[in-house]
Amino acid sequence: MATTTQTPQPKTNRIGLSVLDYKGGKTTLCAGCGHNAISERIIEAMYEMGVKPERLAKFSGIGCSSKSPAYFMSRSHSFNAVHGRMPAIATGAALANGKLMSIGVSGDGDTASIGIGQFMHLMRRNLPMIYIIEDNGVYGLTKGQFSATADLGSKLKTGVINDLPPIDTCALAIKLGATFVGRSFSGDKKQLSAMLKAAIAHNGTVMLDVISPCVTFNDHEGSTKSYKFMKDHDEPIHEVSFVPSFESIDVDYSEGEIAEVTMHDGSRLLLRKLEESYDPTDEGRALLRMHQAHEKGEVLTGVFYVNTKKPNFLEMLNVVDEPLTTLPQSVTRPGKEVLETVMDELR
Ligand SMILES: Cc1ncc(C[n+]2csc(CCOP(=O)(O)OP(=O)(O)O)c2C)c(N)n1
Ligand code: SF4
Ligand SMILES: [Mg+2]
Repeated sequence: MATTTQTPQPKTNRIGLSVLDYKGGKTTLCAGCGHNAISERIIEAMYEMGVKPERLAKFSGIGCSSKSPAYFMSRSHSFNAVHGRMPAIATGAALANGKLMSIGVSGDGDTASIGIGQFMHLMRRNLPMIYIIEDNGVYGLTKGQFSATADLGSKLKTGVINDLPPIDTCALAIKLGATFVGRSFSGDKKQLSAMLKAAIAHNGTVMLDVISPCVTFNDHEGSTKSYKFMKDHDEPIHEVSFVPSFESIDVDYSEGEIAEVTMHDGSRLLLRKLEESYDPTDEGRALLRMHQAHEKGEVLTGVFYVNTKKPNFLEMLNVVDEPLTTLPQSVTRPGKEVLETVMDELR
């Protein structure tokens, strides 16, 4: 009797896609670069959350980090902008089509040096968007000069010491109005994955600063963005886990042990407290705790601040739900009477 062998079917997610549907092109970044690990986590998180690749719009500026969107989710829309100018492009795209989900990948140079002005305005608008800084403290693409997130006293490979204080992009984002702010490390798979999944469920600006060592220019003794330094100084403020809305899992914990945040879509962000008093919804305490960590030379990681109540930029502007390109001219073009009224007002 003939036997039939069955080819094993690839595992699929809740929308029937396999993880291969979330892959991008082959990376051209250096082997061991933290940015590659972040792309891997984005692929996993998007797959596990069942995001339709065609619904995603990827944005970036210039730098090794800004090349990363080419290495995940090839089926999504993508716009590689000018250095430090990604926020303006992403804002325009989100306003033109509020049905897209936006993710921006930037670098510490692209964000905190040349792009700081655009970054600040993006944060204060609370645009629905995930904004990731792949933070290595240097301009990797142009051969390792200090960026504005490099710590005071940290040392370049050449021996040059940084004599300027760093800009803390997380503190800035909280201060300016972003509604989901955290810091993670490219080498911490569990924490970064949970934070990315929660970011996908959030309905406002998510700003994640991910320490992402540059193995070629900033992974030596004296650097505060190296794998070794992060291994020794990473100070998680809580253990982060995430339960998506489509999984009704009961979590067993004692009262006061976990800070639970319910996201817009009913998903739950669970923060198992490692510090009794930390409350991720308290903006002032978050800023104080981050300041204290900085003074002690610790790299605090976790979700520092979440606010699920504030309206996002599209809601504030009352933008129509339909993508603007699908609206007929009768809706987008004011009639003769409207123009006449405007003209009368100007006479
Ligand atoms: C207007 C402009 N100024 C300067 C540059 C040169 N430049 C290219 S990438 C870069 C910095 C990139 O650093 P970062 O954003 O930290 O990315 P990384 O390469 O470290 O991932 C600079 C200064 C440029 N491309 N355009
Ligand atoms: S130069 Fe640095 S940041 Fe750029 S790809 Fe290589 S390791 Fe990554
Ligand atoms: Mg950099």
